[in-house]
Order: sequence, then C-alpha cells, then structure tokens
Amino acid sequence: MVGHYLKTTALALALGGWATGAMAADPSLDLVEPLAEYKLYVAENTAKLVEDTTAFTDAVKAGDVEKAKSLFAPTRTSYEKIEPIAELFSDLDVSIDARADDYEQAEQDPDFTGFHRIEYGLWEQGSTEGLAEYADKLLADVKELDARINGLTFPPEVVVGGAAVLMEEVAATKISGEEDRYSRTDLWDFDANFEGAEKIYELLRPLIADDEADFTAKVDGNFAAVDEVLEKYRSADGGFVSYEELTDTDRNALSAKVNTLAEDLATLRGKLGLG
Ligand SMILES: [Cu+2]
Repeated sequence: MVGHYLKTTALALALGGWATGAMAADPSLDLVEPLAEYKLYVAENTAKLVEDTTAFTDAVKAGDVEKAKSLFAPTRTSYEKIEPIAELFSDLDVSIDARADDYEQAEQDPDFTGFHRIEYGLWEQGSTEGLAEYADKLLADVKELDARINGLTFPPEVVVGGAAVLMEEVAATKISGEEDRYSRTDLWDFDANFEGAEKIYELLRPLIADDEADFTAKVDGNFAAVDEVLEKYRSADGGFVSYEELTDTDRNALSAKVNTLAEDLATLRGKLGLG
C-alpha cells in the first residue's frame, strides 16, 4: 500500500510538476517535499559554483598559477556535491568534468575541456598559457548549468538512484585516484560526493525510518565511518591533504565502506516504491 501510494505520487510528480504533491494525505509519506528541498540544495550549489568558478577562471586568465591552484579544489566541491544527478545534464558533465582518457588524444585532444583540462595545465605544465579559452568555456558551462536547474524536472528515481550510482562510481573508479590525477586533490571530491549522496539519503530517511530501522542504522553507520576516515586527512586550512597521503589501510577501509553504501543505497528505490 505504501509502495503503491508512493508510486502514484512519483508518477504525479513526473507528469504534473510540484503542485500535485499537495494532494498527499500524509505528508510524511510524500516525496514531493524532500525532492523540492533537494532541488533547492542543488540550486544553492550551482549558484556557489558560478561564484567560485568566476574567481577561479579570473585567476587562470590573470596568469596567477598559484592562486588558480589554490582555488581549484574548493571551487569543484559544489559541483561534486550535485554529481548524483549529473545524468540530468550529461552534456555539461562531459564538458565540465571529463577526464583525459575519455578522448582519443588524451590531454592533447582539442575536445578535452573543463576543470581537468585546466588542472592539467596548472599542475603538469605549471602554466596558464593557452588556458584562457578553457577558462571562458568552463565559466560559460557552469552558468548554463545554473540557468538550467530551475527548469529541470527531478525524477524521483533519478535522484534516489543517483546517490547509489555515485557511490558505485567512487568505489569502482574514483578510489583509484583517477579524477584529480594531476593535483591529487581527490579527497576534496570524495568528501563532496559523500555529502551530496548523504544529503539525498537524509531527506528521504524520514520516509523509511519507522519500517527500516536496521537499514537506516547501518547506512548511518557507514556514512559516519567514511567521515571518520576522511577527517584524519583534513589539512589546516579546512581542506584535505594530497591523495598520496592516504594509507593503504585507509584506502581499503574507505573502499569497503563505500561498496556497502553503494549496495545499500541501491535498495532505496525499492524501499520507496520507485520501480
Ligand atoms: Cu567529478
């Protein structure tokens, strides 16, 4: 019954936008409110992304390598927080956040753009030479993303599924340190990815807490365990030390917890009656 009710609500959402949620008899069973709140969270992050990317690309264009390097990781966090729903803007995800391996000529490929292209220039080449066009493109792309969010429909199954998919990606590929390979700022991204996935979980948690107490206790515990590992690697400025400092023991611990989180979060859709 609960499942059926939620499915109906989800369908109404997908078909009719936000207003239909007002029909809900029991607001605690309603996905509309958490999804609306999640949309706000995303919008806050894209607004911050525009602000931070403006400062970052200004530094790149001013030729200030050190300043640009110092702004790289913190600028990315607001993007990494909304990565669970990146499939809703996959074209921009490619131009903003793709890796060199996605291109035939890797770093030399003219189509390789975005944060990681600039990261390559700053760390591998130690220069901002030739980066101005990538800076302009990156800023235009994040502005486009920010402008799109308001008009974007957030299908509940994508939001709920996205948290699990992102945890899977962290466990399968990001854990190898492939994302920020030139700057070694991967721990910043991990932290933001966990925060973004946890945000979704926390917004939905009240809907299942009564019926699934063992499940929520387990997921809560695994998020806390991940946090505990990451906290060991905090730097004095509130950021994170280089990914190279992560010990094998901690890498394995992280990997195990993230795998479990991915598996557990993958069952959330079913628990919420989303097919
Ligand atoms: Cu990313």
